[in-house]
Order: sequence, then structure tokens, then C-alpha cells
Amino acid sequence: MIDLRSDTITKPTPEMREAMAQAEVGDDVLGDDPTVQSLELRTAEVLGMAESVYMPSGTMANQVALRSHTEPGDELLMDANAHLYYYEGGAPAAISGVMVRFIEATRGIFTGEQLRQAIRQENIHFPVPKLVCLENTHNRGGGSIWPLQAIAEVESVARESGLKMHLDGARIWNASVASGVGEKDYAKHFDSVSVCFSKGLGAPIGSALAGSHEFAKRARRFRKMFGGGMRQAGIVAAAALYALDHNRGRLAEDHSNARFLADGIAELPGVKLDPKAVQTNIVYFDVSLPAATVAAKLADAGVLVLALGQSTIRVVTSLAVSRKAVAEALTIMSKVLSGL
Ligand code: TLP
Repeated sequence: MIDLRSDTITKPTPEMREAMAQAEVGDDVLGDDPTVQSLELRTAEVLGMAESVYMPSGTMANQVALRSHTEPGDELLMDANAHLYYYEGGAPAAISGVMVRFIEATRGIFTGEQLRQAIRQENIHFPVPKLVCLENTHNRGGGSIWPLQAIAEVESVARESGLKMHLDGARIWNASVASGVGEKDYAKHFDSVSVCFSKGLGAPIGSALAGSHEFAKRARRFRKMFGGGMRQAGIVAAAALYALDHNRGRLAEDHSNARFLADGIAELPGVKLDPKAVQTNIVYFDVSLPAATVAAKLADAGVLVLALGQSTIRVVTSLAVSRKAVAEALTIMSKVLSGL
């Protein structure tokens, strides 16, 4: 099977497992795990933020961020395809009791002017706008990268109205490798940044949430409340630390494989795909038959993809799929789609 469903399917390599086996551990809820502490320091350093808090998942990191920044009844501003609204099980409403106001976006990206139009002036009839959320790279935007200038414009509008800024940076590593803009240069525009080690970086588990010391203190309290306080977590934090220090640079390979795949898929019958839109490791395309039917046929032939909606399919490259595997997947896809 060639698995192109996500970059979350990566498994720890022997070197990563060795780092896990050697990890010094302790009870992290009691503040005793040296490996978790090293990971939190190293992550904060890479992001240029004061502190970071290790989290079991990207979803928990995002939702702890929302809870830490808001009070029930507050309003968040984001695009309708943002992971933290679209894919997190209604958590903003269920956990933080907040409302979401949408900004129309192109591939997940909107302008400062659009944000300005969406912010309502103070009035007792309205919820209190609190937090602007961006996602970089943007998953449902097709792995799109927020241009730094656009982030700066959005930030300046947010600050004029006293709003805070959160970044879902699950794939900030991909954005940085592809754009050449350092993680720090993205992060400095935000009050909080969530990052994932368990996607393209290849760790089995784990995320982090970064911000000021004051923010991190609040985040630690909510992490515990949400059940995310972990004991000898160094065993998995060691994998994240290994991933952070060894697997960021190689993401360029995944991006080149995604472009190769996109160029090939765009030529197949019944497919709609603009290869120029592919910026990182995520490729979306439309098919003329129901996406679930196409995905099932591809699975029978040995290629796993994700059917999303009626006619859309997503494929993602990662360290789990070499150039050779990607080329083989393309040959299989060509046979299957030509035969439908
Ligand atoms: N994304 C997963 C699915 O949930 C869709 C994937 O396969 O892409 N932020 C972003 C931008 C994400 O893409 C994801 C996971 C998360 C947050 C959540 O991370 P986890 O799965 O660790 O909770």
C-alpha cells in the first residue's frame, strides 16, 4: 500500500526509536520530566517565543489556546475552512463557549481590509471580538502559505482593535522550508502559536503551544483541566525533539514529491487540478465521479487517498513515501482513472 492520506501516518524511524529508548523521564505533571523540559525550551527557541507547553495533540493545543485567550460569549475571527473550526468537533462552542465569525478567504488567506470589515465596533448587542486565528500552511487551502506581508497587515488591523492573534502552525515547518521565511519571523506576529511534531516531522505523537510566560501559565492550567497532563511523557517528547532537530530540512523533498505528483495527476482523465497552486506537501483535486468511488478503486489497486466531500480528493506527501513510491502511485492512479 502507498499511503497518501496524510502526513500523520508517518512512523518513527529506528533512530527516532533509539532516542525514545534512551530518553530520561519523570512525572511531567509534577514538573520532573527533563526530556519534556528540553523539548519545550527547544520549541520556544525555534519559534522565538518566551515559553512553550507540550501537548498531546494539535487539536488540544488549538483548543487550549482558544480557552486561554477568551471568555464564554467572545467572538473569534477566522476563515470557514480553518482546522480549528472545521475539523475540531465543535470544540470552540463546546469547550470555550465562543462564537466564530467567518472571513471569506482564498485558499485560507484573507486580507487586513477583510478583517477590518468583519470587526464590529463595541455595542452591547454584539459578542466581544477577541481573537483572530490564521493557519499556516493552510490544510484545506491546499497546503497554501500565508505571505508574511499579509500576516503583518492582518496583525496591524487586529492590534488597532485590541484583538489577539493565534496561529495554527501545525505545518509551520513546511511553510518555512518552502518560503525561506524562518519560523520566528512568522511567530513574532502572534500571541500564541500551536505546532505539530506528528505530521511531516514524523514523530508518533505530540504538539506544542507557545506564547508569553503569562500565557503559558494559563495554558498549563487548561491543559490539565482538559486531561492533557501527561506523566512520563519524555518517552514521546524524545521523538518530537529528534524530529525537530533532524526532520525539518528534509521537508523540501516532500514538497518536490507533491509537485511531481500534482503535475502527473493534472494530466489524468476526468481530473481538475492546478499544479501551480501546489506550494507544499498537500495536493487537492476534483474528479468527475464520486470521490468515495474513486478512492475505493484506488485503494483496491494499492494507493490510499482521502475522499473529502462529493468530488474532492486529497493526497499528501511525507517521509513515509519516497520519490519511487510516489512515481509508482502515479502509475497506479493513471491506470485506475483511465479505466473508469
Ligand atoms: N489534520 C489532519 C486531519 O485532522 C484533517 C490531517 O490529516 O491533515 N491543525 C491542522 C492545520 C491540521 O491539519 C491538524 C490535523 C490539526 C491542527 C490537528 O492535529 P491533531 O491531529 O494532532 O489533533
